[in-house]
Amino acid sequence: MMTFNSDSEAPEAAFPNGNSAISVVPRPEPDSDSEDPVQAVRRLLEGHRNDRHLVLLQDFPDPDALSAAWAYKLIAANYKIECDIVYAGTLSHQENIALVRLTGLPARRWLNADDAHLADYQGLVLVDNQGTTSQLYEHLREAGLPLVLVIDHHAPQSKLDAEYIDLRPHIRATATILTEYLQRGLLNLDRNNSKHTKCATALMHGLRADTNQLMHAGASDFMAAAYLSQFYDGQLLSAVLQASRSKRVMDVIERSLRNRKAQNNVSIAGVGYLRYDDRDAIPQAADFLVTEDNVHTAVVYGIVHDEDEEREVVIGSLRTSKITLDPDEFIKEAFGQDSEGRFFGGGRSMAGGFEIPVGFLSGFYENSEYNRLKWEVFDTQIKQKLWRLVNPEEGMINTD
Ligand SMILES: [Mn+2]
Repeated sequence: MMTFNSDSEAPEAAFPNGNSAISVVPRPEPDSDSEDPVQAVRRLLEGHRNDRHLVLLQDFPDPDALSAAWAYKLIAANYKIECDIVYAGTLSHQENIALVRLTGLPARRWLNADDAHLADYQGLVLVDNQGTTSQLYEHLREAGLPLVLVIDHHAPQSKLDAEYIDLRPHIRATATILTEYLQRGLLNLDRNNSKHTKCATALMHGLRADTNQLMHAGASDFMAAAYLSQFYDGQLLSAVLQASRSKRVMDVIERSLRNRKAQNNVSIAGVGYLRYDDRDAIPQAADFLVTEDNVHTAVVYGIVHDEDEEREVVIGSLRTSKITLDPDEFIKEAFGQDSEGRFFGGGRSMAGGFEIPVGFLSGFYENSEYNRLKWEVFDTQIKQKLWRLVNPEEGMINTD
């Protein structure tokens, strides 16, 4: 039987004594047996002067990834290293689109890596990912682009042969790591430089987004926010946060409200078919459903169809306010593994997601009866698997 303990996600210690003000003080040195990552990155940048780096983000880059990559680009420029920030998927959350537009954040979409372009680069840098969430990564490695640097805060995903890896899973946001680089002098921010204030604003947004508006932040994230507060533009940040939802996203949220079924404080909603570009409506609908009275956990899913690639995939999101529920464990337990032993999803604290390929049944045909049947099959199966976990008789979930 599974337990919903989240001990492994224990937050890092908050301020040890009640009287420490949030002053911008030098951060403590890391363990003496490991090299100081900031020094290591400084040395690495020195050694790559005049290079050009490709900075790769996950397919659906979030504010943490986007802002951290931008900070890396500005830092690298200080060492005469030119960077291009790319991602293969799409920016689908209106806040991410607003972030990129309002700050002029220099990230580009690359549908496929054209080898002719790759000759321009001497190295690859992964920011806020370890290559496993980008469809471009394998291709770039096969094309012989050396992996220079990985900066990330996710748990280790796979073996990486990078020149240097700054991987800190106890830190809640990659933006926090990059802010430490700035604070430790890899680039001195200047309040009169509008690129610097915009990047500081993006980093503030990134670290807030990855820490649930600082509610799950640890001491280092608060320290980073304190440092950024000297440079960021509060008005610009509120403009980003006030980005409005598109009608199609609103329609998905409406469908989730209409279709939701709640049992034992868990609300579950299937929203049917949606377009690839609207994929991010699913986590937003889950964010909304979890706010209902007496609901501590919401799961929303739908079939996302990618017209360009003729591919269909069931995408789902889980949001919970229940501290003792581990989304990673919940999703792995609910859906199990595929024939190659890979899980259909996982999570971080308070949130998780899953992707189930539609495979042979894929294809958006004119025949609406077929589409209806296909949706019913997936809808029924997902509900069965979720309710099995939520069912109080089996005592799987403790709703005290
Ligand atoms: Mn992140």
